[in-house]
Amino acid sequence: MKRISDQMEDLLNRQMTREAYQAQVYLAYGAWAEANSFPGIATFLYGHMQEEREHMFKILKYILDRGGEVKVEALNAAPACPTNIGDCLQHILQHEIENSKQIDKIVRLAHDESDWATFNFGQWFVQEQIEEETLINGVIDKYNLASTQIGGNHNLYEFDKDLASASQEATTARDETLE
Ligand code: OFO
Repeated sequence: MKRISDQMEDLLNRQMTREAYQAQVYLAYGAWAEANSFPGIATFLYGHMQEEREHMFKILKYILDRGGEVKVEALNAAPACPTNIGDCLQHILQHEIENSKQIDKIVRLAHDESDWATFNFGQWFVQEQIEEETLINGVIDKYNLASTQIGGNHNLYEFDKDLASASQEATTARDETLE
C-alpha cells in the first residue's frame, strides 16, 4: 500500500532525478578539471559524483519502501565547462544551494501533510546539504588563498594535490563538541 501522497511521490521522483543531475554536474566538471591538468580536483569531483549517485539511490529506495512508484526520467544536459577553477567551484556551490532549496520543498510538504516519515527522511538530506555547502565553501576558501598568495602556480599545484585526498565530508556546527 502506498504511504506517501501523490504529490510527495512526484516531488521525491523529481528529487531523485535532481540528484542524478547533480552527479552529472560533478562528472562534467571533473572531466574538465582532469583535461586541464588538475588531477587532484578531478579526483575530488569524481568522488563527489559518487556521493550524489548514492543520494539518488537513497531516494529511490525510500519511494519503494513507502509503496510509491519510481519514475526514472531523462536528465538535463550538464552545464557548460567553467572558465577556471574558481568559476568551477562557484558553480558547484550554486548547484548545491539550489539543491538545498529543492530538499526544503520536500521537508515543507512533509510538514504540511503531517507525513512524519518523509519529514524524518528529509532531515538526513537537510543535514547533508549543510555539510556539502560547508565543504565547498571551505574548498573555495583554500582556492582563494592558493590563488592570491605569492607563489601563484606553485600554490595552485599544492592546492590540487591537497584536494586529491580531501575528505568528502565537512565538520559542521552539529558535529562540534567541546572536549
Ligand atoms: Fe545530493 O547532495 Fe549535493 O546536491
